[in-house]
Amino acid sequence: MLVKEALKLYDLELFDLGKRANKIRREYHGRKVFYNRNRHINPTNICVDRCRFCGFSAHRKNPNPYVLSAEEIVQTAIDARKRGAKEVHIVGAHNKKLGLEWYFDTFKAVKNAASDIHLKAMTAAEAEFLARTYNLTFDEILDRMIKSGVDSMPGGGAEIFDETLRKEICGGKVKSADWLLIHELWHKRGRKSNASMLFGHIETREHRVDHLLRLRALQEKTGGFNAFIPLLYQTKNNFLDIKKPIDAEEILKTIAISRIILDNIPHIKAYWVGLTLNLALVAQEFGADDMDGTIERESINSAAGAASANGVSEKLMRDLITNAGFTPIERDSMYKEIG
Ligand code: V47
Repeated sequence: MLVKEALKLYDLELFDLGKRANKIRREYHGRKVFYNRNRHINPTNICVDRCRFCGFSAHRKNPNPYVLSAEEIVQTAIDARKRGAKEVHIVGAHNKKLGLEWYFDTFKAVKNAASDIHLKAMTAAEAEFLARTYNLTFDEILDRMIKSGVDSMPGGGAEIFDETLRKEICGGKVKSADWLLIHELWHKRGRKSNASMLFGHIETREHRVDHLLRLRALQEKTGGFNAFIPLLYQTKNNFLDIKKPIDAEEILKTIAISRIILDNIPHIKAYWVGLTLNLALVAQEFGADDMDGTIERESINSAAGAASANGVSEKLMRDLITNAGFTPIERDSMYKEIG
């Protein structure tokens, strides 16, 4: 599919688009809606980068720098595990003060303390930051991640692949080609990862479909992506001045088009943190099949205005999915059904 052809999907009426997306969703997953019990941990917000969309990193709009100690991270993982979490999702800012070994020592310590917990950690942006800072190859970083117990890679840091726009919104961060290469190398190791796209800021529809098509091409090659997450841009405390946020119709169209273009990626996550629980449930009728998880604590989107700081209870998650007419399915991080 070409960008031009894919762009035409936006001309369809929302409900026609929804029907097309829903057909693919139904063939894959019927009326199941997946979620997991997970814990997000963001070790630091001190960052060498200045991404204009970010409200999380410590800067003059969010002047509260922090670094969690390895002990705090391990204790958080242990406590979450006790409450039933099956996954910890560790991503943070790019902080040179932590040092290279800090990452791998922390991952090892988490795995030693809670060996059965799935460790989803290190975006391709963090992997590239470490490689660049410590003069290592991507292969060396990925091997060390595996050695220290990382099970899968999250989808963060993809933002928008178009090189011109990327320079404008997050110029210091991993280049698009390197983001894709790092995931390719990870998949070549037999490992799974997620992919994301940050949308609803200054990007155009064309930028979005170009981004989706690049992911589709990599998935054709490796088959290593489990899920795609369209991340809705949150407007507060950052340096992008958006006059008019996109509306629900454009959001749902984008989710549906993601489902259609990425019909080779099994899962589309409606990340409730950014969308709100209500819109994430509606998105289940427009191609999405996953809500992400209970999360417990969330810092990146909530720093930019989302009402997600304290996660959601499993009971509420299940009740909402059931009341929306779907079957709630708890899954593990590799989408094995748990209950
Ligand atoms: O890459 C930063 C995004 C991402 C804002 O793999 C913002 O399962 C919205 O990737 N508004 C990190 N988003 C989070 C992420 C993620 C989340 C949930 C699940 C998974 C997964 C991955 O947060 C960054 C960036 O795109 N972000 N600022 C903002 N203002």
